[in-house]
Amino acid sequence: MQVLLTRIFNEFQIAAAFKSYQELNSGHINDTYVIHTHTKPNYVLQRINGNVFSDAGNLVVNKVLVSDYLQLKYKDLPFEEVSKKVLCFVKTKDNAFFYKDEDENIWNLSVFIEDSITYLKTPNANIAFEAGKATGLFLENTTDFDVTSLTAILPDFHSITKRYIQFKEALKNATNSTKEKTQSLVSFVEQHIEEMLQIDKAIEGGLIPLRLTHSDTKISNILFSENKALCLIDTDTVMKGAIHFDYGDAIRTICNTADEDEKELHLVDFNLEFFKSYTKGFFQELKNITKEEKKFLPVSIKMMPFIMGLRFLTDFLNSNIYYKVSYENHNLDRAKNQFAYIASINKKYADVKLIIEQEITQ
Ligand code: GN1
Ligand code: MG
Repeated sequence: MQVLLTRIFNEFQIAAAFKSYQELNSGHINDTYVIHTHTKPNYVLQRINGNVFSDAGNLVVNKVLVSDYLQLKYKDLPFEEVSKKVLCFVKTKDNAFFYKDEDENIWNLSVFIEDSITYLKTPNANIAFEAGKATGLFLENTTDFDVTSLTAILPDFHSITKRYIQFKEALKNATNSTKEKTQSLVSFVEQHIEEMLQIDKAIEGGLIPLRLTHSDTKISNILFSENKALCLIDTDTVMKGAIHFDYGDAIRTICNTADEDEKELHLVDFNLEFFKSYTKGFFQELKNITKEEKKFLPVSIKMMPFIMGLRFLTDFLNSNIYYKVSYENHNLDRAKNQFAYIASINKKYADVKLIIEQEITQ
């Protein structure tokens, strides 16, 4: 691996020499490596999964365009400061945004943000508040970003309508023994599908405007340093969407007392205190929200775990062809976790609505 990574790394405009590498295993899709050099900075080298992203080259172009746009917001700061607030990508020696190897794999390189950490689970309310600020600020700073300049990499990514069709198809084709394991989850889907379609319908009806969204705001995609959030990472899915996608997806992991892979469902619970802190931070930064958008915030915190649970379940029915798994029932367990989380939100839903009313004053 070291030989391959050194060769790929040397394709980029970097003067420093490759010293060593370390694989980062938290993503479900791409292969990601930290590349240590003899001097600072270090780098993050990533091979985009071509099975998931058929247009991996344009995916990299998209994320560089968004990063460049965000960097302009900080144009008066020195590079060292900027590179902690926004991902900074490095071009290849041919001046391209990505490198394509002989096997047609697409690679990109960005500056590693030193002294930063990520979490799989929220340790305290301050981290939830900081995470809220980071996601809110990303949206605030990209309010005027022209989404038509981006290639649509995964159309209908957060569309329940489309994910439900894919689920039905997978269910039809699954073997009886696989289907048997999913019975209670399938009933859960059928019981909740109507409620979860609300946001799709509001978008179709023009009640919710579309704009740039990060579209994968789980807690492990937020960098922290000394109890402060630095920035959002993993911008592979920057695309046209609703603020509800980023708000709901962040709360999906930030307020879950268990991490996404937890099998012990009694550990899964919705933490109201973290929810309040997250919401406070988010709307401290994101200033523009209409009355109509606000109406759909409560349901968004159920809809995002629902869509993830539905996708994990669909992948299980399809014999695990999309997400990386460590064991056969991994996706099934992930789906159970998401649905248990929704059940926990349902019990506290009156408080959720109240907190949203209190925290969003505009
Ligand atoms: C995937 O790339 P990664 O592992 O952060 C997925 C997200 C899911 C997430 C669940 C392109 O994200 O939609 O929220 O797993 N990304 C894609 O952890 O499907
Ligand atoms: Mg991602």
